[in-house]
Amino acid sequence: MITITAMKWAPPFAAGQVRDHRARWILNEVSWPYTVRLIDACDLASDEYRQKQPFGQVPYMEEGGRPTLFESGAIVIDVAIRAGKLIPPEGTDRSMVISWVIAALNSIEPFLMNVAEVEYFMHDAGQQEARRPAVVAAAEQRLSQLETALGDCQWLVGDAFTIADLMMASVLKIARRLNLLDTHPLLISYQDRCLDRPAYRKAVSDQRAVIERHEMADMRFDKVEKADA
Ligand SMILES: N[C@@H](CCC(=O)N[C@@H](CS)C(=O)NCC(=O)O)C(=O)O
Repeated sequence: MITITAMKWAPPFAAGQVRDHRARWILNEVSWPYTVRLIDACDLASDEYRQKQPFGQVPYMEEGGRPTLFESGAIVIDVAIRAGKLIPPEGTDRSMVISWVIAALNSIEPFLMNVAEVEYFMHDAGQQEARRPAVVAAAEQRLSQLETALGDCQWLVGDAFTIADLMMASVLKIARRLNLLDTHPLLISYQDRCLDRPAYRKAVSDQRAVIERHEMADMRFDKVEKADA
């Protein structure tokens, strides 16, 4: 049986966004059953957890007889290849799908996270105002480039939904939450098309259900012994 990790609780702006939804989504798409190990801050900082996820983050994916995988992108690619679903057979299109999964994580997500950091984690208004224009402009540039690359295609690669679209749509959730898609109607309709899937809806509602039945205290932030110290 596959086990993935997920946070017990997250702040309201992050409910439905925590990256275990990507592992849940692909596992739902291929109809592989899995259980969820719920994690708090002490778990994340523990040696036991760091042996499986060196950065103390969710998700990881564990399965008897296989190496524990971390990085949501690796989990999504691994499951799709093994299940032979949402990824084309060996060949040009498969290579392009992998390029786009990495592009979502490496060429789009960091730019969106820079904006998220300003809006959610920077608490000094002066600092926010100083940093916001540059990070928003850089994110806008990447979104425009993505929009151009997508053109009038329905999907990033070929004529069917693949894990390239799964990952890009997931990453674009950060942009949508920050209203960065308001000037990109093509990306909004692309993302809506990608998210209109039962496997996605179940992934997010399962994650939200966990978060809603816990509270901040369940994360034991005050008890954590920093593994990074
Ligand atoms: N690159 C990683 C990022 C994972 C990640 O950022 N996880 C966040 C939740 S969305 C986390 O565990 N944060 C806790 C922390 O960094 O201390 C992936 O895609 O799996």
